[in-house]
Amino acid sequence: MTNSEWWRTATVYQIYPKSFCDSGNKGTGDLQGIISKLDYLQKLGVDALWLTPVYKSPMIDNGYDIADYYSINPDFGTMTDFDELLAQAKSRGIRIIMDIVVNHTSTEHHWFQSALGNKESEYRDYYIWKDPVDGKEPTNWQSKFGGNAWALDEVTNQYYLHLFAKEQADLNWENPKVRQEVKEIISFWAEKGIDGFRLDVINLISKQQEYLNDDIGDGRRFYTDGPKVHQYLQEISQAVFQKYGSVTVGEMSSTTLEHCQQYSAQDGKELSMVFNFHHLKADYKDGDKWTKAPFDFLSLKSIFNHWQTGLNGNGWGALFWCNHDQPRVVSRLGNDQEYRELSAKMLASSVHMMQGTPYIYQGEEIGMTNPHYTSIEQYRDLESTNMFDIMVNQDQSVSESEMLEILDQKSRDNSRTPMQWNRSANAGFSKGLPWISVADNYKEINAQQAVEDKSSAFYFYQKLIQLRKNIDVITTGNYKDLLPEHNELFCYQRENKTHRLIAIHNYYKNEVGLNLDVEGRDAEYILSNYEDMEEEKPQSNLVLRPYECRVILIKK
Ligand code: TEU
Repeated sequence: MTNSEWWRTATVYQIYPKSFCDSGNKGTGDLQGIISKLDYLQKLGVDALWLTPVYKSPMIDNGYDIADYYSINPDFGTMTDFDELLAQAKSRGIRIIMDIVVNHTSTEHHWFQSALGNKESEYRDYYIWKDPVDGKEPTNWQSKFGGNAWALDEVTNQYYLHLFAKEQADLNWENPKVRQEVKEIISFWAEKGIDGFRLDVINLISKQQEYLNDDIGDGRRFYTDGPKVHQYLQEISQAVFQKYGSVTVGEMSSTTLEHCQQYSAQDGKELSMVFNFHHLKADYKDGDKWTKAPFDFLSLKSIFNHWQTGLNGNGWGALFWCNHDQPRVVSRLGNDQEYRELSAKMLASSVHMMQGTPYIYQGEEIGMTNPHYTSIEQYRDLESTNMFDIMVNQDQSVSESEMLEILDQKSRDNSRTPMQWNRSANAGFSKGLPWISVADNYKEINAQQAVEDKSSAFYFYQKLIQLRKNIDVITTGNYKDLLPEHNELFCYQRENKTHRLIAIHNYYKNEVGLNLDVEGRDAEYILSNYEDMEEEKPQSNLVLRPYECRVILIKK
């Protein structure tokens, strides 16, 4: 393994700056707030921080609508604050990964402002414009946030494409000038000493040029993993990523294993790794996010199996449950009432023992839960409020109370509540009124309490991070599901030339018995979420307690 592959044994911590720590009383987090928490992050042991966008932005989509790629949003601080963060992180051995959003820009970006209403603008062709068809939108493609994906420029009577909000106009990657701009943006940040980039919805950048109506879907098949996406990534990679030795993480929307093998083929031609979401659709009823449904355990395991075996030797993936778009996993697949700590740890172990690079989302390490909001006024995310408006007011397909239950399970705001630092007002997040309400449970669940309690989830995550660094089979081992049909246990094996590792996870609150072939060999427990376990010797007859996990290492 070369030094440039540090990320194979690393763990990344994701920060959503708006909700992480406010150094003052604005009610929104900032860069100085992050700096003040670097010691905490160092104690946890993470290798790198991924910051969601901190660039100048009207914040319609909390920074995923960039108005200027070269400056810091004043709400977060200044470029001097940013440089200080970078230096302070480096001095603690922590690297920085920036979020780059180049599928689209904010409609406030000067390129779009110049292009809007002016067919002659030098920036007109930076975006995707189409004439009306029969006086209407050029295609029936749907925005990911609801409604049609085209918006009208009344002055020129042409539509522009926006796969996300109408304030996020898609860039035209067919235009070489756009690709040149992207290279310059990335070089600017790489020159500053950034170690890597997380590329937002990067598999959507190449659209099929026919712009056809989609008779069987929402249009995604015409732009997902599109015709020139690999070519474009290779071009950017050669020009900038390879030059700077950057780690690159591509966020992949509705992708396939075959494409991900190519995106992350370990030849350095495209990306270092992929970040995909298939396992997080295990609680989508018939693939529809906007439903309230229990998760399908067998399907969850089979998705992991497909990706773990498919990427092994052919690519590299991110391992994660939580991010700023996903509900809290302990509320989603665990039990945030009776077994919060135990189930949070068990879930952590179930992805951290796989092959890939783990990502911890702020607050996950202390077992933060969904806030369980009870009124639509508490939600801030445009996707949640749009879907509420569409489903409750326009289509009337669900009642208000049903929609609130769906949002309680699915809203992106579930993960965007302020980080819970301590028992003081606003959970120690801000001295002012937070932009989004803190979860009520912050007096019991907070970082201070977790750091004081040696048996907390915080130390469990700390241990997971260390195990990955010390035990090679966690990085290199082949993966095999030992009990794919089991209805309660997720039990897989990792194996390389010298070791076998068996990770067993009980996803439910019933006790479950199991017979395993581990006796008579040099076997030891290296991890468990029940305190009495680690002293024991592994036996072939096991009884797994509620949400119990055990990891056994066997020398060959
Ligand atoms: O998300 C892309 C994406 O497709 C989702 O995870 C999205 O949140 C989901 O489909 C909604 O149901 C990325 C960012 O992570 C997200 O925060 C941005 O809103 C989005 O791109 C647009 O930039």
